[in-house]
Amino acid sequence: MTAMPGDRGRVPNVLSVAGSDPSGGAGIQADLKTFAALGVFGCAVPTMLTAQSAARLTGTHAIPPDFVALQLSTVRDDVALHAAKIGALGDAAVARVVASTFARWAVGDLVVDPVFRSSSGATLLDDDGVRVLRDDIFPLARVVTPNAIEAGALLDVPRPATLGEMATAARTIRQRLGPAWVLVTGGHVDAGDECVDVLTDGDVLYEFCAPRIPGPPVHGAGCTLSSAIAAFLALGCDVPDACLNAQQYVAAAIAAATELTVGVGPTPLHHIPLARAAAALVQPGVA
Ligand code: PXL
Repeated sequence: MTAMPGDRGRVPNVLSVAGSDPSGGAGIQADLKTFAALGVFGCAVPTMLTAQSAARLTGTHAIPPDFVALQLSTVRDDVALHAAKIGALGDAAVARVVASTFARWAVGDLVVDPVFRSSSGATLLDDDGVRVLRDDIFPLARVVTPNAIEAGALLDVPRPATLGEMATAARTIRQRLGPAWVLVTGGHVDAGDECVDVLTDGDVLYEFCAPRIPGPPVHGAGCTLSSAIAAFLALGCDVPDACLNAQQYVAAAIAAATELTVGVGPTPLHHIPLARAAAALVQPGVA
């Protein structure tokens, strides 16, 4: 953490360093909506552009690494950052710039979402970039948030398919790759009518359960989860509380997506204010 909440004003500043999704469901657009709904001030440095809707991704466009570095340093020169989140990075050159910048900054509350592919299957980080993410960025993270597919890829093992395998993967990522905490998310794991996220710091192990919300596939849940964790950390939560609150926020935003009429692809989340999300979560049958 580079500044304490309350140093100036009461609203923490949170930075997203991620790809742009012009359809508004994922990437920095989802992150900024999440930050606004959770009452923190959001900043966003795009690392790559995509041309996509929730239905399909038609192109990607790299941002020159020097320009990513310039965006980062210009924001940081003026804004005291309380937490940050890293998402899609595009390629190894951008990943290296982001790694060296965060190594210098030493942002304590850094959440890293290892994004390799878009929900429609397009590559959002090349293989060299995955190595930079794993070797140089993971050790800087307070929390990393792989889903089961990403956890398997990071460890070069088959995708964890049970809660026991998720726990083993989380512990192994923690031990081998050096982040303080690992949250393996359960959206892609069959746990009946529940969605279970597994969190460990190598010592304690938490299982966070949320009801699996019936309905169409969703777009941007991983981006939303990791940015919500960063927001809750900036608001003063410890890591387990931040992960649990973020899981509940995502569940409420998926439940609220029935109010949207956006395209024909997987549905984006509806980023409702935290107070409404909290109310939705206590109404039986809503979330
Ligand atoms: O949800 C992963 C993700 C992250 N970042 C960007 C994306 C996506 C999924 O499509 O487009 C920019």
